[in-house]
Amino acid sequence: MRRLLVASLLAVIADPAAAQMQGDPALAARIRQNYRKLEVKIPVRDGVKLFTSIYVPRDTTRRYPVLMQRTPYSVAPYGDTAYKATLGPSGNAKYVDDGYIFVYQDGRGRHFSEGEFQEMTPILEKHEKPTDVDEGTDTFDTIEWLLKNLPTNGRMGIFGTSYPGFYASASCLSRHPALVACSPQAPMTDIWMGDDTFHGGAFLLPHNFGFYTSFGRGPRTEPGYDKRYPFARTTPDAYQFYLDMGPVGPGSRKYITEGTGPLWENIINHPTYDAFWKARDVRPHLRDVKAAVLTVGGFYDTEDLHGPWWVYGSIAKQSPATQNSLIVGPWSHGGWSRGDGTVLGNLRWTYKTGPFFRDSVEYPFFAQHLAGAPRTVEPGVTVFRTGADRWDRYPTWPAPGAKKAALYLQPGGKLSFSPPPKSGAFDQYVSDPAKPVPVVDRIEGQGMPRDYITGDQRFAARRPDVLVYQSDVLTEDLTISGPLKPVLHVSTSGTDADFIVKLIDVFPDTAKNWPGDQSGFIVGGYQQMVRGEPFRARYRRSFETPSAMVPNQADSLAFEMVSVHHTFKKGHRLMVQVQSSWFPHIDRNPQTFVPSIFFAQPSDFKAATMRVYHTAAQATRIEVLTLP
Ligand code: PG9
Repeated sequence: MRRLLVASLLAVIADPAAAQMQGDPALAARIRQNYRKLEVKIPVRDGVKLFTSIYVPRDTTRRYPVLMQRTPYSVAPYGDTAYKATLGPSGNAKYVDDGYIFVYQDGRGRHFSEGEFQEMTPILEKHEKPTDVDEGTDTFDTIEWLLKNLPTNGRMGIFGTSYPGFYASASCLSRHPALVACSPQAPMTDIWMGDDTFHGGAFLLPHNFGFYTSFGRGPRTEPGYDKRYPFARTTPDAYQFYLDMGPVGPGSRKYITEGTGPLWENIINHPTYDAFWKARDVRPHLRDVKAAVLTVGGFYDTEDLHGPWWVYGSIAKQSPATQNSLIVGPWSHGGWSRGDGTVLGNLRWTYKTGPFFRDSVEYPFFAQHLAGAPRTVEPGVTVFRTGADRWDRYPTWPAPGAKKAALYLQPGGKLSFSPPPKSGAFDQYVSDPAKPVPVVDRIEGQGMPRDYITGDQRFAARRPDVLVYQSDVLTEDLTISGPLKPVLHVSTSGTDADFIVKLIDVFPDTAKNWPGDQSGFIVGGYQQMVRGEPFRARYRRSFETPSAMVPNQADSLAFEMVSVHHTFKKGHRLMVQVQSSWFPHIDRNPQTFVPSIFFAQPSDFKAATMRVYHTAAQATRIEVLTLP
């Protein structure tokens, strides 16, 4: 493949993402030297004009493939002489040097595009009138314009992470014949059921408050930047700030005053999985997907952990003819697009997972579908086996050959793959919403720090309101792979409760610190969280119609936690912790059943005694899949 004449031959970029991270001036110079920029307002079928920023190679002797991103987060910099410092997926310079047309579009109703913004635009099944519009029709009409007005080779790809990941999924439902490659990365897919907004019915308080205090504030009177509504927090300590907030509805409105936060109002006025949220679930629409799809996710993504698995799984089930690929690595939200992928929180790896993804998966995927490069990225699932630091590839997910098993809570704080004795009983703790269990063991300002998801749980294990169950020392490696399914037999002295279940990898006390690690972290005895998720007991029967628990009457609840692919090494132990708060990561459950927790009264927040049963008939467990 011919490369554009590169202005500076000195700029040999070892790692494109490093370039992006450091804003490599040589790459920025090549972009300005070799690309012209135009800004257009593309009219779509209902007359709305979508602001689109386009970078076109100056070489007019060729026609070029197109890489597009549609986003609610602005296509800045604006102005036809202001250039982005990097272009294309992960800012990988290979695309710039190969020669692509790069298209960035403000989504409908965002920044300099006209129209009305809707949270995760509901996808329409029929488009009979010009006003029947969604991200699919906006993309279809945009592609028509691009094909007519630009020197393309007729082949287009779309990419995006997080909200732009939703736009990528929804846009590939345009089913435009020219759209041949789609990469939804950490795609928001169902934000009530597990991406970004609620997990197990519990509300991700700081994640959303931090986001909606700046995103989509209104009312919007004309295209332009979001209005800013600055405010002062009561304290820089997130745990205290959200405790001071009290019941979230009235408490948050001191900051997001009524009429200035329509998206926030949507959340606090729709606490259950109602029609508002169901209309925004992408999964049912992922049928007859024409483009090849490379979905990307992170095992440690604190924001859209579920979305990648849901997109891959829905396509596998509903669109079997689609070239459907998924890659999941040991990454945080978007972590695959930056750095070398060897560090996350307290964890260290030797394998450079970032460059592997960008140069051996993402770039070849687009090159093979858009620019005639050899086919190297095949359908199927590529997963990083955490704990063992290696990549595995499977044709389907869960991995073929995975066997069902269950980790049972046992008397005496034990954990094992065999059921508890008939004489088993229960363990109990007092959960006090005035002193909730912290999400991390430090004072910090964010409330859901990225590293919580692999955090050291030793601090929690020492609290009287956290139950701890631990296996014997492993005599050989044990790999747990696939979704985890807690089945809890519990009671509360109140009438509502949250139960947070954590699966933990316990390092031996003799484990050495990471080579060269100057952080001071003590690896010996590390209780690394592998997966933790909450479940709000009011939804144990129905996500649409919550129901109260009967005080001190044993009840059961079951839910699913997102897939892991983790090897617990010989000499390690498995641990399960159970608790009833995780603050401020999730909002506090008053532990008194109320119509909406967002509008609970302060007097509804009461301490309650929780019991977790482990008898043969009430065998609390986590159902897992193990790999030989
Ligand atoms: N996943 C991010 C987010 C979306 C909605 C609420 C909060 C966070 C994001 O798009 O970056």
